[in-house]
Amino acid sequence: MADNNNVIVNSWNEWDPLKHVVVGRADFSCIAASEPALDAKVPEDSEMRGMYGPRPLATVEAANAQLDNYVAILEKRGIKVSRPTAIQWNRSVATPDWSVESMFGCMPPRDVLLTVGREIVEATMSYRCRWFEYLAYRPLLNEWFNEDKGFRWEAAPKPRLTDADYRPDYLSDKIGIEQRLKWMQERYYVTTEEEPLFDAADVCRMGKDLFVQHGFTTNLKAMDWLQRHYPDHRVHAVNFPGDPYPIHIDATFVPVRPGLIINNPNRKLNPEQKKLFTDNDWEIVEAAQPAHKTPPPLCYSSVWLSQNFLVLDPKTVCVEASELAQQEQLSNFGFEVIPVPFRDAYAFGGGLHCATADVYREGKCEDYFSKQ
Ligand code: DAV
Repeated sequence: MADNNNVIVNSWNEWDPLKHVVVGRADFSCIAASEPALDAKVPEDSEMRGMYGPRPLATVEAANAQLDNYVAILEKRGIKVSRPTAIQWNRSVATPDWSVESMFGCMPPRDVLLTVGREIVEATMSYRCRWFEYLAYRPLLNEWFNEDKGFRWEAAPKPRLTDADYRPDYLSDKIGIEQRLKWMQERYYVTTEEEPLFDAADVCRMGKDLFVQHGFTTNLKAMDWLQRHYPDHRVHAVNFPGDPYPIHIDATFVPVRPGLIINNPNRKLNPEQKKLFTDNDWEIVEAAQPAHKTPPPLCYSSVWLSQNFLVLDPKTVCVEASELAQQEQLSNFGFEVIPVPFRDAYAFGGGLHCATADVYREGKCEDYFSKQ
């Protein structure tokens, strides 16, 4: 079928001018019940261990108010915003292999939807509580499929998520940071290589090259799947051994324009993987320190959501309103910084980048790493 003029989906990287984006919703969000991969991520001293069920309504309303304000800021910049349809996440679900007491939510579309060019892939996900999350995005995907005749709608192989997917060593809540950091060096993560597993937020898109964090939510078999799925791309595994809870690349290694990456100083790129960047004249700079010592209450993510910004174009970036040092660093690089208050939304699944998924950015697939 020939492509038409009504192009809705198109995005090849993290920085070209953004024209259409999904912004999540906090409605019905739950603290998910205990399960192997989730337990490995919840910090050992977190008050959330052992808790599950709907989040307090006042916090849902505060998160939604900040999400709506973010939408208004983006729309004022001429960016079209689409929203998911929340389902009742507070119910138990099962497959033939397992059951869990609750689901999670649809505040972070970045985790589920991987946009590469004219295609969106629904990620496998790697937590049982997130297995059905794609349902919140189906109304949008279906609409775009109807209207954009060149849009390719794909779903990665649905995973079994049996116990064989998870290393039992991670079931303990008394592993300790030292042991975790040792395992990080050995790339011994909670997920096994039983079947392809990935969250879309582990993939950083830079034109022809896709950099994929190997960690708790994405395994090497998923990278093999992605490479076979995108034969014209180069898929690279990247590791950040300083991170004891490695999930999602977008508070760790964040490109802001061609040639410039902001890297978390506690989670530096594995030195063996640096060469490709230096050979191609990319600069990797350390992120500014976060403004906060601790994340907000009942939050899965770390204080490094400070660097989870959304680039609107290579000169404009949204940064959380209280992160003044991070704002200043980006201003010094010549960016117009748009401060967006967002800490009330963090607990629902992340920051300004997590809470969005690209639908359309201008531009096409470029090769930024021609020396390989
Ligand atoms: O630093 O806790 C957050 C990324 C969420 N998408 C962190 C990673």
